[in-house]
Amino acid sequence: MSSGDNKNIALITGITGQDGSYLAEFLLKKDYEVHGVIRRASTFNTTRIEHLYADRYTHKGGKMTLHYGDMTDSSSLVKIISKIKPTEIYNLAAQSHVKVSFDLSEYTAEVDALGTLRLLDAIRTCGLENQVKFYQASTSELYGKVQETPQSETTPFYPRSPYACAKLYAYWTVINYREAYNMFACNGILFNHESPRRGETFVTRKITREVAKIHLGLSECFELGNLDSQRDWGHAEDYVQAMWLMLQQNEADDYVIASGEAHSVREFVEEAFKCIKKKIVWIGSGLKEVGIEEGTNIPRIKVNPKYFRPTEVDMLLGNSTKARNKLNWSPKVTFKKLVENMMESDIQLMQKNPSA
Ligand code: NDP
Ligand code: GDR
Repeated sequence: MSSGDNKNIALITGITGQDGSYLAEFLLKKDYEVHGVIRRASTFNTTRIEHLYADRYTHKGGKMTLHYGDMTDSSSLVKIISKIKPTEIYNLAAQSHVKVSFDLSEYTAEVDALGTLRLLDAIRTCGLENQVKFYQASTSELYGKVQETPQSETTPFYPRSPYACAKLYAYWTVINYREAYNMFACNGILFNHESPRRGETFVTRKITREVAKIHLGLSECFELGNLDSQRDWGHAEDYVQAMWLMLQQNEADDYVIASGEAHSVREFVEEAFKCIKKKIVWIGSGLKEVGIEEGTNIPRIKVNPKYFRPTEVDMLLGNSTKARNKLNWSPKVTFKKLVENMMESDIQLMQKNPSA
């Protein structure tokens, strides 16, 4: 949908995050005017989007504008929306770490659940509910203790963390606003997606950073939590295209976006070591399990229970047939290519800056 002069104006909450940065890049290439909500932080939090300014040093120029705001502050959201009058809003902002949500449960609900409600209400306050198309970053974590495999749009939810419970509230709020106010609002139920820009404390990026350090002789061994959990991992660059496609349809709807392949954390580790031409063999079990470099006695991975979650999501595997048929979407990057892409990037990063 476009405004009177047919200009596409996108507002992205969470623009400084992994997905926000790829989505901003994607929309700028499509000639959108892109606006992003950023939080005030005591250090620079725009490293993932710096290259999108016309001048990355002065942070000036280009077709991207940043606005201070916060998902916990309704008035900031109303001000931004009334000023820029977006044609599309992508709600990507979240306290997105599942393990951290057990420690910050109330805050996670404030941002991820009520934040979504605030944003939808801000659109209504500005009288734009029938002009804006809205994308909500829903998640495969909604399936939690899975009731059916693979998971599709019709699989029942069973959230297993404060994060997933908050996202469940947001998911239903989006559907309720669609039905109550005829808003064009979609849930993208995205399975895990990673990239060289993935936050350093998520398991994939933690592994590729640590294996890169081992490759460069900067470290010997690292610790992980549950090696058995399985995830359906794709590449973030493929997944942001699906977000946009959802908003280009005639009808608002909800879609699962997934690769359709599941791999364990253990397999991710093995694939990362393959990139540096080393093989890992596993000995022991449970807390005593250790990953040893083949042909040596050097332990490379140890299990530490401090990374376990009070309730774990054991296995996720998505069925994205609906998106493949209706959106004509399919992922291009395979699991192997994803790991290679992240490994190459982290080796380069560590070579430039060993303390990164
Ligand atoms: P990130 O953690 O990389 O980015 C989260 C973004 O939200 C950052 O820009 C962060 O700002 C911002 N943010 C956090 N709290 C607030 C707040 N109170 N007000 C305003 N902005 C805030 O997440 P991803 O890019 O990986 O994920 C994007 C969205 O998709 C999230 O909602 C996530 O829950 C969801 N999701 C992610 C999946 C994945 O595999 N990546 C899968 C399914 C869903 P700052 O940079 O300042 O911290
Ligand atoms: P997830 O991603 O919880 O699926 O949420 P994460 O990478 O944190 O965990 C995946 C699995 O790996 C296991 N694990 C570890 N996890 C972390 N972070 N650190 C470790 O050391 C470690 N060892 C093992 C976890 O127990 C888990 O089973 C991500 C986020 O992006 C959410 O915002 C998003 O909604 C979902 O993906 C889909």
